[in-house]
Amino acid sequence: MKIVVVSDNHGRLEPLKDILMLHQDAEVFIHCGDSEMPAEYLSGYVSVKGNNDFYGDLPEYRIIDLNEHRILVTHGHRMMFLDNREMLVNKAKSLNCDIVCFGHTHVYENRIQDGIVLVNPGSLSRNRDGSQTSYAIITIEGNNIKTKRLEYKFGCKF
Ligand SMILES: [Mn+2]
Repeated sequence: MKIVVVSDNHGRLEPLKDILMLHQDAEVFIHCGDSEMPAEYLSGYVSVKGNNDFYGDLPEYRIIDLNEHRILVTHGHRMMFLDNREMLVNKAKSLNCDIVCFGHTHVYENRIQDGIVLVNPGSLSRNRDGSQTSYAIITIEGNNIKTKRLEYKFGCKF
């Protein structure tokens, strides 16, 4: 199963549309918040509310139940302090999730902490570590969960 994870496009529509087109073989598209867009622009994406999202009524977090795995989707700004991911991990555990997709930091991250897979795709507006704007692909085959970072270049026409 292929899952696409994006975050923090901060008003830029082009990457959201391009990424849907580029990955038509994906089963799920996740948006971890700070789109700064009304809900209609997020169609196709399972989306949550970021600290800069004032349109509509997006939830603070969502759970995607894939039978063998459960993904917690959240922006994460209320559940992180600097490099500390303990609150995110504990929230995932309390909700019986084994994967967390989050955003907010604008820095790509993929680590396993306490058995919980943490994935931050980076930002589709500007990455704070100076790297190219990015998103993530999670591939799940049984118990095997693989994550990779992909770069998004503005103006790409596939
Ligand atoms: Mn944010």
